[in-house]
Amino acid sequence: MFQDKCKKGRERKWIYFLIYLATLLLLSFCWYATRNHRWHSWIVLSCNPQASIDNVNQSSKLDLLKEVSLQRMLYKKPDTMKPPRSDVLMMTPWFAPIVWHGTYNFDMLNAQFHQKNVRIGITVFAIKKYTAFIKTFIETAEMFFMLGHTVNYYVFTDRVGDIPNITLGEGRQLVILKVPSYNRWQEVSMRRMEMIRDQSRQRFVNEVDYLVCVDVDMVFSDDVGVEILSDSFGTLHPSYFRASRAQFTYERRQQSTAYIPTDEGDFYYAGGYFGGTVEEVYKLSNFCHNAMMTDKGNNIEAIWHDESYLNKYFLYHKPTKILSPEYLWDNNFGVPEVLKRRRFVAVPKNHNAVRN
Ligand code: 4GW
Ligand code: MN
Repeated sequence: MFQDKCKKGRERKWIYFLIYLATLLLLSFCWYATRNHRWHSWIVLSCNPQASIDNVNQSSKLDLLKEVSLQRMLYKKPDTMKPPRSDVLMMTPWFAPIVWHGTYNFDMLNAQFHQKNVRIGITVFAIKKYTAFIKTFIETAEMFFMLGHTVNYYVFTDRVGDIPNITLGEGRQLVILKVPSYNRWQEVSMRRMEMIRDQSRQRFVNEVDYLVCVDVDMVFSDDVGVEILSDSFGTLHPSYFRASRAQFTYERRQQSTAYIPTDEGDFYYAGGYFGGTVEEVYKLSNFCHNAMMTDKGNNIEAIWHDESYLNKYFLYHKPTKILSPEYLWDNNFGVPEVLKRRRFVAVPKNHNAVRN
């Protein structure tokens, strides 16, 4: 009887021990399952001092880095508690600066970009009668656009013989690109994206660092410099920089690839002024052209053509800098108090003369 009790007690101990062991196993399995990604994704980088001595003789991309430093400069100290402009938005919620007069120190920026030997391409289309705008466009750019830097004017035209000979400053050259013209004016405007994309791949990527893509029916009337340059930039449309979302003339038909719902949108960007590095402009123009082609296949064309597709792109690929309407103005809108400079202004068009 007594022996029986002892045996049962021993058996119970064993059972408890086994339950304890099983629980332990289960717990460690659970722990392993939740953390196993750590165990399996270790990459061991060995830093062997002897190996790094051997590497000194091999070249690295970093060896080509040039130091960019500023010289002694005299200027008013930035005031942490006092923004330079309080009448306009100077920064987007995704930390892209909005370029207004008075918000930046041009000498600092210019010195930095000079040391990087930056090369700038400006693309402009002069198709059919719009060749009439080229002369003043380039003449005024010679007075105000990126002075002191390397500038390539890329003029896309179907009428090569109509492009006048203009004497350019040092480090500046004109490249004429012969392109087809399209019958519909909407297509003339929209196909700019395709041609910018194709030339970005073939030519621009080898010749310049940044691209500035603008309308031709414009004149420069004040300085436009390196303050505009950034990975990608768009410009606030002069008609809509104070407007509400509901007032933005985005494409509102869901069938279009340019569709933007009424509860989305940051700004209304102008089709006539955007840019960035060649790589970013390639991505932008490729997106816009492909979206247009998709719509074309579905027999739909966005309300404001290339501008609508550009606005769609910038909604989901936020620009890294935004230009105020100083950079794209139309005197039909007068001169509001916030506009301290008018740098690039629309030429009044005789629609009948240039458009037929
Ligand atoms: C209507 O008959 C036309 S023709 C509308 C645009 C036309 C057009 C435009 C053209 O015949 N040739 C041309 O080269 N363009 C280019 O597209 C030119 O670079 C022009 O600046 C750009 C956009 O057209 P736009 O300046 O007339 O557009 P808005 O009036 O919006 O600035
Ligand atoms: Mn225009």
